[in-house]
Amino acid sequence: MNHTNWYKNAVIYQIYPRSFCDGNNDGLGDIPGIISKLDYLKELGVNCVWLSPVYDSPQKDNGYDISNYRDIYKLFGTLDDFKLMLSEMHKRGIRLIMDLVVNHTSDQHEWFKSAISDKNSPYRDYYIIKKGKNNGKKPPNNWSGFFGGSTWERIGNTDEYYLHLFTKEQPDLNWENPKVRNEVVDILRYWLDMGVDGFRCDVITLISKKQDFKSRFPSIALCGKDAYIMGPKIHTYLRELYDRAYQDYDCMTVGESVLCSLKDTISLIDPSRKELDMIFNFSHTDVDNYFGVKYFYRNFKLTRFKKRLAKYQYALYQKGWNSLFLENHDQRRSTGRYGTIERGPLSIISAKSLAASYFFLQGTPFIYQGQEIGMRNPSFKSIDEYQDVELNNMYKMCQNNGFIKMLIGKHLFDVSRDNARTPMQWDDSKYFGFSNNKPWLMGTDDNKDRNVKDALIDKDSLFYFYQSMIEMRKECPVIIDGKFDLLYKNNPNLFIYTRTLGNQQLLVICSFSKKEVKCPIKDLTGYNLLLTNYKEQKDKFMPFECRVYLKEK
Ligand code: TEU
Repeated sequence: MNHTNWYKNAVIYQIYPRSFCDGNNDGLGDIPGIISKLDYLKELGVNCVWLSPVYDSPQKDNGYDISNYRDIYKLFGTLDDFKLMLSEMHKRGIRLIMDLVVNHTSDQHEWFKSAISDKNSPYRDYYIIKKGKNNGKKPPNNWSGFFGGSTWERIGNTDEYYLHLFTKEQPDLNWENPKVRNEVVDILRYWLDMGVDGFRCDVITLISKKQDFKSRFPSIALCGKDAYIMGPKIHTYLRELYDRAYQDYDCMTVGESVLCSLKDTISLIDPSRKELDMIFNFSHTDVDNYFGVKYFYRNFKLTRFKKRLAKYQYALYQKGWNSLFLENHDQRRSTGRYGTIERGPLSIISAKSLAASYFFLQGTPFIYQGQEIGMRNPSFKSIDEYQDVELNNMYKMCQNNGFIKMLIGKHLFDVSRDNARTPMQWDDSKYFGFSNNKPWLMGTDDNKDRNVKDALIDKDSLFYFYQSMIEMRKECPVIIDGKFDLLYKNNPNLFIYTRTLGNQQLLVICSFSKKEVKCPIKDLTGYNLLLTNYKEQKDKFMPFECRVYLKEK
């Protein structure tokens, strides 16, 4: 099958199904709810959806714990609902990529239940089970996982433990076992045969583990990461999935990578290697923390942000393809982040400048639900209002350990994943137009001035700004293929870059300053203004003003 690489022209909208739209008013989003909003997505102009997991699941990690890869979680709908959604999307020219969560399953998956209840189970070797130390009193090694604490859970009273890099309800699959890989290939083909257009591959860089299973020192956060991030067989496994599944379909893949270097990124997406099409790299979202640890706050600095984005722009040019994103279901909202203003008259203006700064880079832009209307963090005051398992685990760790509390406790709520998971704000009503009943996770009164209904009325809204940017991508090939160049990289207020293709040049200038600033480019003869967030242009750049120009040489 010829791969058309359609993803290069795509704008992908991420739907977090529990929080998007509740079709049956049980307080939880669902597939019928999504179907009812497809015309909205069409209006925005996106041509692909990434759907966070909708598979059957006990929902310990909101669906990232799958108990049946071939069925739909019943509170989200049925397989028929899913098929209807897919065909309704395709009818509107919207493709669908699913979340592929195959580093781990749920502990309620039949494979796992069988594996731990019977030593001779044919599924025993689907998981990573090792003998503990001291007759099982201590775990096999000192590795620690993503949600804090040991990566090992003891199996009943036996001397054995299973590995889980996330919650204990998410046991890691043993990719060394060829049967596991066969299962994954079958799952991929099952959905691709149904018509799905690709996958966002959850924590895919963790699937291969070094097989020594020795303790690592020093024993700090993510202890053992050299053994489980970009393990020795990662490339072999990814290539196997390509050869046995992706190759036969005109599909795309984007892998989620954690703490992945530039070199690793290129090795995963170099088209000649046939592994993945894109990688979500978090170097730019980590711009406001130290060591890639979100709890260790660091002031935002535009120059650092530009440098990190530019590094990937230059390095991947004609070598790979970038994914462009600011938000997802694990990140706090971008309004009020990355130097933008959370409230007041400059808030939406600054959100537009930030939006333009990432949208015209080379790569495929992703928009997370609600980003297009500038939804903000709920900033709940009490732990009882949050739901996320990561936050709850970290909170408990802080309660039990004063040192950890001192290190990470201060920003726990600010960086909580629930910030991005509050219900989509369709209107200003009590339950956000998301449901007629109390949602599984409440929002705040943020919907009073941030909601879809108002955004669609106001021609100046962030929604229409996104719509214009999407439209421009469809019309200007330079936005897809143009070579990137960062200008004035040390300018602390302006993000300025060009994209050049043949006789076309796009010039993007985005201010991240609260004050008026001078633009170092004086002569703009021949440049046509395509997009801006201010009605009139003066010599100076107004606070957070952005301008996108096109010049035909
Ligand atoms: O996230 C992977 C991941 O590394 C996150 O744990 C991340 O470090 C954290 O969320 C930052 O706050 C993926 C999914 O996106 C996430 O929702 C899942 O919980 C996780 O994998 C396990 O499947």
